[in-house]
Amino acid sequence: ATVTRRLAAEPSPLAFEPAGTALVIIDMQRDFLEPGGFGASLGNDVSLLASAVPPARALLAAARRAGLLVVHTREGHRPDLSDAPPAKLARGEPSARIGDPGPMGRILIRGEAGHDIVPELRPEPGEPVIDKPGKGAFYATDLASILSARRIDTLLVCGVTTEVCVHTTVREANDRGYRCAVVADACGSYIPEFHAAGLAMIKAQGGIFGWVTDSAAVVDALD
Ligand code: C5J
Repeated sequence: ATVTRRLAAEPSPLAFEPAGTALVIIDMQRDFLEPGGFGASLGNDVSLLASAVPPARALLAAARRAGLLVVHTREGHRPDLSDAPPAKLARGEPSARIGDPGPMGRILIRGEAGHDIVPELRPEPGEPVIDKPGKGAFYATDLASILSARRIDTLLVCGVTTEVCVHTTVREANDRGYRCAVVADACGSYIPEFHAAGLAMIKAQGGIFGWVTDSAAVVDALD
């Protein structure tokens, strides 16, 4: 029998059914979290994302215990860069561009060590891993098909970075009719004020994009 769970969240509590809910973990890749990857190439202090790992690990464990669908995403490109827009490749003045060699292999390229999800959050067999070329997890991927096959209507979303790939995914999901709860402490940004503003934007105006919660509240609701 399905048991409705009640999640403490802002701007209001959220009732959800585990069978209709997925945990979506966005881009917790070495390329963003470790030195020598894509995030560092853009001049960021990657240590700012480390705080998201333990809460995401707690969420992942609780979601697995409760039998939720767990979806992992990775941002990256084909080795021949044929799916990388020239505008993305040319942007900014990074120390290394997408596709350039680095200490974890070629920057933001599928199959390279830097493209892997950090070991603490390694996907288990059976958990879909969505390889995405853009910021949003729906753009140019089969995520929508995977969610609709499982009749998922609610997403618990965490990962990096709050205002870029997490936000873009939540915006895409909101327009597709999903209810999204963003798990604040399991998200991270290189720019702390953008993390705070990104979360504030989600829950403003009566939850214009969705809900904001934290990992302890999700674990409490699931266990
Ligand atoms: C960025 C992401 N920040 N995963 N990607 O370029 O948020």
